[in-house]
Amino acid sequence: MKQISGSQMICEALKEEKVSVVFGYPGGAALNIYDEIYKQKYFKHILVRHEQAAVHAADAYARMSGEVGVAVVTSGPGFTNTITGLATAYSDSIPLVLISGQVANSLIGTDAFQEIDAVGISRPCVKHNYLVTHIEELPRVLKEAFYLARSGRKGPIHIDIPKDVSAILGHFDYSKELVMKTYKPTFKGNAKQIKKLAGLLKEAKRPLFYLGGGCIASNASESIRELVKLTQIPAVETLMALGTLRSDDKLNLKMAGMHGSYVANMALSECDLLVSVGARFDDRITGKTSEFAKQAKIVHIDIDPSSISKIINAHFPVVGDVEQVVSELLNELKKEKFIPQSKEWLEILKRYDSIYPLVYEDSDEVLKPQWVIKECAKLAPEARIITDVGQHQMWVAQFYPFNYPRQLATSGGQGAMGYSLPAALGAKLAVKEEVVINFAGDGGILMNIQELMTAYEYGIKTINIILNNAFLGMVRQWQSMFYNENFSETDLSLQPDFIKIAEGFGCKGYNIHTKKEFTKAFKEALKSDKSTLLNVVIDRFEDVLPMVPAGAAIYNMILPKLKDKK
Ligand SMILES: Cc1ncc(C[n+]2csc(CCOP(=O)(O)OP(=O)(O)O)c2C)c(N)n1
Repeated sequence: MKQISGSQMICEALKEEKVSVVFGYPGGAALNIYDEIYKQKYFKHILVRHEQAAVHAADAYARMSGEVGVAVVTSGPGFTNTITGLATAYSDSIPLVLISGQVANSLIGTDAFQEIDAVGISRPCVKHNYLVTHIEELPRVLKEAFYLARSGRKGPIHIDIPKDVSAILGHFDYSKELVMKTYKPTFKGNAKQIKKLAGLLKEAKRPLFYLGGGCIASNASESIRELVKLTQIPAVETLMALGTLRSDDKLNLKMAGMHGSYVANMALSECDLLVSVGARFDDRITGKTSEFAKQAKIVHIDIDPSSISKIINAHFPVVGDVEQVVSELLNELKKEKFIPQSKEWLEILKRYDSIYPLVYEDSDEVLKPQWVIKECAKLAPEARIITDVGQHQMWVAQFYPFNYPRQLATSGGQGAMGYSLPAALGAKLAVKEEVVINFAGDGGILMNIQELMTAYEYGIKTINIILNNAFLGMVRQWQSMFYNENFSETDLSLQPDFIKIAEGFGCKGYNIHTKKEFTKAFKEALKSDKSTLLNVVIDRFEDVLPMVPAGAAIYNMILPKLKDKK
């Protein structure tokens, strides 16, 4: 068999894995790889302007497409710049492969220029990592990396490749069977457990589905919609699960947790059977764990056995892929001719929802962020939505009507500011003609604003909306509520000229103060062939409500004072 170089192997593997876009940034230790990237014709390479952006873009590409996202960087600082991106993808179980260059084998351990213990640093932020010291290992490692990224509980995989390994010739046999003795995820749920679960659903008086990111990851939305319809059992969604059910589904009680709806949090607190479907009981959902779903028998469906009973004790575990378990459960329920019993429970919940629906007080003097979000939904109802982190992220989660899975990409588990602009690029490359809207705060947008240049260079058109409160808004909110209004280092009233920034990067910018201005600019942005930056000046002191104070029980919500308002 003809021998090829390590760098050629990387490109061949990407071809075999049907990768169509790679995000990256070159440098000394990655030069061999980049020389090969220059010659290949299988995939498009996007030169971002910061390595963190490469990983966030690959991450959002994966979230939107369901494929594995890929990034390539150089050693040392090129690699360390990727850590926030890796941690973000790891927390949210997003499949991606990061390839980093490393100094040559002979230099490892010598404090060589741009040498860093990359696998040592990435270990806690990835599902698995490799330092490939011999060319013979490279084909297997590449193959395993893609398999691991997209199977079981998905996640980021890091491959560190010394410069000599990317140059040396070796045999590339990618067709070999993959044998991994110690890695065998369970996909199919235990049949007996599923039968018992069907029985529990039949007996429960106040059952509730608690849907998490696993519903999206395993493409289970259709089956879950069918399950909810058949059983007439209500459901709450985590931030990561938004879009699993349609937002207008009466049985969808919306997002639960710290900024969840009143009805969702009350349902969690009062249910007698809680069926967690691919959710991981994050502290932003559970609040005080000893008070969480106290009256309920807990069923925990998860592909990752180590997640089960990690935070909340599960009375009834089902290990398996969400889509497979839910399909099997549906078969069982249909076989037994399940009759919904939830009428009284639904009446109680309806009352909760009518007492405290998700509301905000609109104004004609100052723009309210919730109005802006709803206006976007009106003008572009099917758009893909990306958010950064902060108040705007929670308002989007509360007020944008998500209607299909993979409609939202947001940094959930890590809450990494700076995520959304590069993520919007990755998302747009995944969804092509669809509209991509990026909501960011005036703090977070500055963390990766250089990526407007990438957008311009490659003609990647996104609509970027800054919900500008001239504060690090979410932190300001906590300072208002819990720190005596000591606005320590959160005032951002000194503002850059966002229009000039946008124009400097070849994009179009707008300053917006009124509803009329917003609607006009947004319509123009939809039609524009350029990326746009809409700097929307909003009410400085608007809070995100409801809010469960950190560590409190989730039924102890700080609620908006207004009732029955839109
Ligand atoms: C990289 C990073 N640094 C700090 C934080 C802590 N943090 C969470 S929200 C927030 C404020 C965000 O402000 P802004 O981007 O203006 O958005 P807003 O809350 O006003 O919508 C901060 C500093 C974070 N999540 N990520």
